[in-house]
Amino acid sequence: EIPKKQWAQVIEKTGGPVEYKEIDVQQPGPDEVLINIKYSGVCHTDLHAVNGDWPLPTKLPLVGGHEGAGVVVARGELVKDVEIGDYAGVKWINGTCLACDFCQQADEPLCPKALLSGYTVDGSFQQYCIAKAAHVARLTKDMDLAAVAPVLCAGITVYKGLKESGARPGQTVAIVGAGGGLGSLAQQYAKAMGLRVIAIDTGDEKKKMSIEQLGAAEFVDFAKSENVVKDVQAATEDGLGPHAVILVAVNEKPFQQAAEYVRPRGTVVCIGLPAGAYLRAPVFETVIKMVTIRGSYVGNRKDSAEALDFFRRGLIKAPFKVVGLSELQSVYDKMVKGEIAGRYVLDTTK
Ligand code: 8ID
Ligand code: ZN
Repeated sequence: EIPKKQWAQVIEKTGGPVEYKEIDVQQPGPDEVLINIKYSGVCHTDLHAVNGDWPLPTKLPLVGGHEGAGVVVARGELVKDVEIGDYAGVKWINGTCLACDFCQQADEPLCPKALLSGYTVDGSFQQYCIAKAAHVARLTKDMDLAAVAPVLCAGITVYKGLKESGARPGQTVAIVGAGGGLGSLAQQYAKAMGLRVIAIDTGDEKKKMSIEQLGAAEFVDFAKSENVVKDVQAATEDGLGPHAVILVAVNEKPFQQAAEYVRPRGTVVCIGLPAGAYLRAPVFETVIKMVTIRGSYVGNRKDSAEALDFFRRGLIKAPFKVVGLSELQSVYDKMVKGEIAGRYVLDTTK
């Protein structure tokens, strides 16, 4: 009952466009599973891939997508611990060697042979997607597949980033790009982890969502603020700045501001990947405030399982809108303009 043909969104060349068309369904290799994708989130990374924003080439032609939630329909002969009919998720890390220094120490995203879903291998903007069984996200039958899709990249990434920040319950974290996909999930994870949130983004819709739905204590509108550094510091109880800053914006400017408003001893975690961007920090303040600046890149298999368990326990409820897979281009059009509050999720049957 697995069809020979399926609908997919394909880019033939860097720069796009994405084309909605019928392509062949592939067979899983010995260590792989084939997942009937029901829903796939749209991450800004997918747009970076279309545009060729990063110094890392994609495969071409390419089926994008790396937040795919669905049902396992076939598996290779070596796969023992994933059953046909299981709910499973395709993550950004599609597979790794499992043997290198990094894999052995649970830093699988750093594996030099990592396969990236929707980037170096075809991803979840198709009805049937292949992933290495070792890395497939294990989903439970009580999970709403549309709601869990954004957790598979956005959720895992911000959960890991919050852990990397070292912020402890009761402390304050600033989330920059709080109204987007990663930002909206970051607000929920931060709240669930007992952190106080300062949301930084722009517009009334994102402000309302942050304060009323996601539980942020404060909202700083970067476009309206005359001095973002002062306003973020003023949003902390003692005026000394947030203990951690989670940068998920797709813009260079905040990457050059965060070290100025972070609290002494605080940590700036870089997650967003704006094209061609550079970090900047004043050496004097970085030294005398003992500031830490670090990068954070998705998460390992355990981080993924933990992030999913937060969702399963009902702690993560971030707004998302569902449209058909055929409408991917219109989602990208909104994303470019920064008009998406939360996440868009694609229904692969439409
Ligand atoms: O593992 C990783 N490091 C990882 C994983 C997944 C995604 C990194 N990413 C990267 C993506 O490639 C992308 O560069 O994180 C970035 C954010 O992805 P997203 O959340 O999917 O993007 P979005 O939904 O478009 O949200 C971006 C938000 O940033 C705001 C926008 O208003 C939008 O809400 N923003 C911008 I653009 N400039 C801002 C500024 N100066 C800003 N918010 C605050 N201050
Ligand atoms: Zn992503």
